[in-house]
Amino acid sequence: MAKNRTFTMLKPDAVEKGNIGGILEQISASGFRIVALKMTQMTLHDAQTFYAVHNERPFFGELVEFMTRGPIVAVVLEKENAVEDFRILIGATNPAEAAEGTIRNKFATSIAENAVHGSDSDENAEIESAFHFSGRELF
Ligand code: 3AN
Repeated sequence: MAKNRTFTMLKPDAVEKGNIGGILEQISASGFRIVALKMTQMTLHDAQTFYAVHNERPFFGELVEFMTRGPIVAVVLEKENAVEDFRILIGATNPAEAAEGTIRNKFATSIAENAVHGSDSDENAEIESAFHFSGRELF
């Protein structure tokens, strides 16, 4: 199977709790190679654009407020079957439903503050990666 890429963000709750190292360690130990990585803080406009697909949802305001309240760590990852395998590694959106040992099971506290983002398709992985990184920042 060919290697492909996915995009993740360690969300403000994960950064605030000092979980950057623990989460990156679990990602690396699971066979993902880090292609790009940066700590940054999204503006309101950034978050509204990144999550535009959710702008009709009742939680949109809460989501945008949360994602802009502090720094995030944006990461591009490479592995065979990266998108699907990463979604398995992070677990369900709601940490109460996330399987034992998954990143959200270990590090997330609620459906809103759920520690990490994971792209849901190859196409979105590419769009989300390009949102945060230029070609020169991908290794
Ligand atoms: P996932 O991140 O697992 O793909 P999505 O795409 O359904 O989940 O939702 C995007 C983000 O919106 C989630 N990561 C979560 O932070 C937030 N979110 C989803 N559902 C809710 C909800 N019911 N209340 C608050 N925030 C939510």
